[in-house]
Amino acid sequence: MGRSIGKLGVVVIAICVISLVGAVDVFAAKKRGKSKYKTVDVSNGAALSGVVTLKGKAPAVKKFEIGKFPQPEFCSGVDTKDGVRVLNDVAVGKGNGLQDVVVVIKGIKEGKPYDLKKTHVDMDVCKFVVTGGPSQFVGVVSPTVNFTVTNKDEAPDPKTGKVIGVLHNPHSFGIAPKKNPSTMFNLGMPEKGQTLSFKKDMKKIRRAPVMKLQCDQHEYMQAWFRSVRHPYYALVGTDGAFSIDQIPPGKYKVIAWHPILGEQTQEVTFSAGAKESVKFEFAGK
Ligand SMILES: [Cu+2]
Repeated sequence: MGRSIGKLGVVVIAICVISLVGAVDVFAAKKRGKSKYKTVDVSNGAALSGVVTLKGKAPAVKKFEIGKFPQPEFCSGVDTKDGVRVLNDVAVGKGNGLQDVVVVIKGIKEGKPYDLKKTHVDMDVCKFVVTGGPSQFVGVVSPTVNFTVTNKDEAPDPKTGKVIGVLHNPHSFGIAPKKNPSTMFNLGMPEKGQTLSFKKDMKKIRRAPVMKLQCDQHEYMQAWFRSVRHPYYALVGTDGAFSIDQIPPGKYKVIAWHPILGEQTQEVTFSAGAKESVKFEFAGK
C-alpha cells in the first residue's frame, strides 16, 4: 500500500510543499512591507503646529497610602505628603495647556528620516521616569525599537539595616480598543544599577496602539506610551504646544492622545510648503 504513491506522487507532493512555503514567504514579506516606513527627500514639506488644552477642571489626582506598599520610607522621597503618594495623571500647565499628550499624523508611509533609537525609563525613588522629555509620564514606543528600564533604587533593609536594591517589578500591558489588556513583559528587578532590555517583547505592540507600564510592587508607579511607526509625531510641551515639520503634502488624520482622557481626531489637508495649525480641547470635570 505504502508504495502506491509512486515516484510521480512524491514529485507532486514535493512541488505542493515548495509552492506552499513560497506562498507563505511572499505573504509574510508583503505584510512586512506594508508597515515599513521609507525615508525619502521631502522638498517643500508642510508644517503643523498646535496646542492641546483642557477645558474645565482636571480630574482629582490619584492618591495611594504609601504604607500599604513595600519600602514606604524610601518611596515617600517624592510626590508624598502625610503618608499619601500622589499620582497626577492629568497635569495642566500655562494657559490650560494639557501635558503628557502625544500627537500623531496617521498614515504617512514615507518622508523625513525616522531616528527613534530607543525608549528608556528609569525607576528613580519608586517612580517611572520616561527619559528624553518633554514628558516624564508619557512617551512613545515602536515594535522595532528597543525598550529599556534601569533600576536606580537602593534602601536599608528593614530587618538588617543593610543597604540593598529596592525590588521593582515593571509589568507592561498592550491596550487595544475592545480587547482585554495583554501582558507584554513582566519581570522583577531587585538590584540597583540593573538595566533590562525588552526589544523582543515590543513586537507585541503591533496588536495594540497603547502600552501601559506599572510596577507590581508599587501600584502608584505608572507610565504610558503610544505606539508610533514613523517620525510624524510630537509630545506636547508643558504648555500643551507642539509642532511637526517636513510633512509630505496630503490629507491626513491627526490624533491627540492622552492616557487618561482618551483620543481626539481631526482631518487636516496639507499643501506643499503650507503652515497649518490645529487646536485640541479635552473636557475636564
Ligand atoms: Cu516598584
